[in-house]
Formats: sequence, C-alpha cells, structure tokens
Amino acid sequence: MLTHSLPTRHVSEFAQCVRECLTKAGQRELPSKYLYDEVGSALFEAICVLPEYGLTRADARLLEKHAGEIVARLPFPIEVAELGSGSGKKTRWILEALSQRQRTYYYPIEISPSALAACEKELGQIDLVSIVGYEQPYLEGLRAVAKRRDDREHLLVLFLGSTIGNFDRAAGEGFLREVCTILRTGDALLLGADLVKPIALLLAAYDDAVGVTSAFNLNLLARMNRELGAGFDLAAFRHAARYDVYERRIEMHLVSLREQTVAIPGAGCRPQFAEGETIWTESSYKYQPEELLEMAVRGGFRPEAQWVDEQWPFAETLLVAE
Ligand code: AVI
Repeated sequence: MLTHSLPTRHVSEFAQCVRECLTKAGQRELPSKYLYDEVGSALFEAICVLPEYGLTRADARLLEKHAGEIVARLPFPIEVAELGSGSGKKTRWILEALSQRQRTYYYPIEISPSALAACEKELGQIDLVSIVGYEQPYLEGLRAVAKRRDDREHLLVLFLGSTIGNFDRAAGEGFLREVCTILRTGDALLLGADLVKPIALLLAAYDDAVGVTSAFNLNLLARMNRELGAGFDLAAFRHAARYDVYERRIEMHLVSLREQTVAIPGAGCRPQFAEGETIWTESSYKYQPEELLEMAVRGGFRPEAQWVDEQWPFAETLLVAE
C-alpha cells in the first residue's frame, strides 16, 4: 500500500495538551483521541467484540445487509475515502459491492500507522480495489484525496462506527459542514451513528464485566507514564462510565481514589487531584434517527436513505452533497 504521511508531531502536541488540560481549574478533561496509542487501539479492537458493546456488530450487520443497495444509489464512477479506517473490516462489504461494477480506489485516512497497516492486511486482496493510505488528520487527508481525482470522478466518504458521537453535537454538525465543503455536488457521505437506547444497556457497554473498557481508559494514565515519564499509580484511579440524560451522552471518567499529586516531567507539570475528582476522557453522544437527518441538512447534505439495525439501535445514513 502506498502511504502519504506527515512528519511526527504527536508527542510534543500530547505533552502540551496534557499540561494545558490537567493544570486548569475546574473539571479536568483530556481529548479522547489520546486514548488511541498502540495499546489503546488494541484494547478498542477488543471492546468491539465484547458482548455488551453491540455498536460495532450493528454497524457491520447494516453494511453487510445493505451494501448492494447503498452502492446502487451512488453515482458512477466513484472513489472511496474512509475517515478513521480502523481495521477496515466493515468496509469490505462496500468495497466488494463496488468492485462488481468498477475498479475502485480506496483511501483510508487515519493518524495511526498500525491501523493503516491492519487495514491494508484486511482489504488488500479484494479484486479491482487499489488502496492508498493517508496518515493524516481526517480533513487534511480528505482535502488531499478530493484534489487528486479527475473531473468525472465522484467520492463516497465513509464515516462509520459512530465516531461522530465522540464530537459534541455542535462540533459534529460543524464537522459534517466541513466535509461537505470539501465535496462536489453529488458526492456521498455514509454516516454510521449510535442511537439512544436504554440506559442500562449503555452503561454496560461502556463498563463491561471483563474490564476491557476500564483498561482502555486507564491506559491513558499508563500512556502518560510511558511517553511523558509521569508517575500515575493506576491503582489510585478507577474507570467510571456515566450517562447524562439531558445531553444524551455517555461519559468516561478516571476517578481519583485519594488526594494525590502526580509529577508529569515530560509535560512540565504536577497536577493535584482531590479524592473523587475526575479526569473526563471521552464523551459518546447518542442520536435520534431524525436528528441525524436534520443535522446533515443543516450541514449541506440531502438525506438519500437511512437504515436502522433491529437488534442494537444504530443508524447508517446515506447523504448526498448538494
Ligand atoms: C470510537 N468510538 C465510537 C467509541 C464509542 O463508543 O464512543 C469509543 C469507545 N469508548 C469506549 N468504548 C468505546
């Protein structure tokens, strides 16, 4: 696989963000993108197969079941870009359906080189599909992909797995608008988003019995220990999943179990934590199906179709740029 990458800037960016986020007054928060180092990405793969976490299976079921119909609704010829390819497993259904009618270029856009490699391994053997990876942030990568096509070619952008849920609602809508400005009229966006469901199901999905999600969350402290020489005692924090009914979001927190001061030499700070104080590490917003359509319209898209899984409320929404 050919890969376009940017110079590494992650470590210093991480250090700076840790310093800013953990030394500010009030609720401490770290951006959820930092959960995904190599260990975190492997733990996330494990989360995806947990019995409590129905989201990934629902996404895959919908794509398997409706790939033919999705592809039939797309213009021809078309190239495919995916924002956050992950391992690429779910994308297989779309690429296989497309390859029955045309040779297809597939551009996974992903900041993790190991995820790009896994994606190439998973999807590299599909006939008539060529893969060119972009090791870049989503919008930068999408701009580069959109620029390289010729006048006749349309683009299908895949934004699956409910990654939109990790933006707050306004930022999610802003992101869709940004994507739309990069696209040409008639290009498409397939958006996978997790839907509102009973609170007990959500709490179990984000605080599973085996403790994989807990390990995924605590790994952020371990990552600061590894990369920034921090002195976090992982046993002095616990994972907590909370549901905010008003905001319709799951929150992941790391709760300090005692009063403590932690040195983080690589970030040049020594944050203090009171007992019970938390570091908020992720939000996962849950949507109503029609809310996704309204949001997409405000972002410049025309809703073409929507499919909802029957076992685990999750929606696949096909949008066309106007
Ligand atoms: C990647 N993202 C959509 C997942 C989610 O459900 O918000 C991340 C995750 N966090 C805990 N479990 C899964």
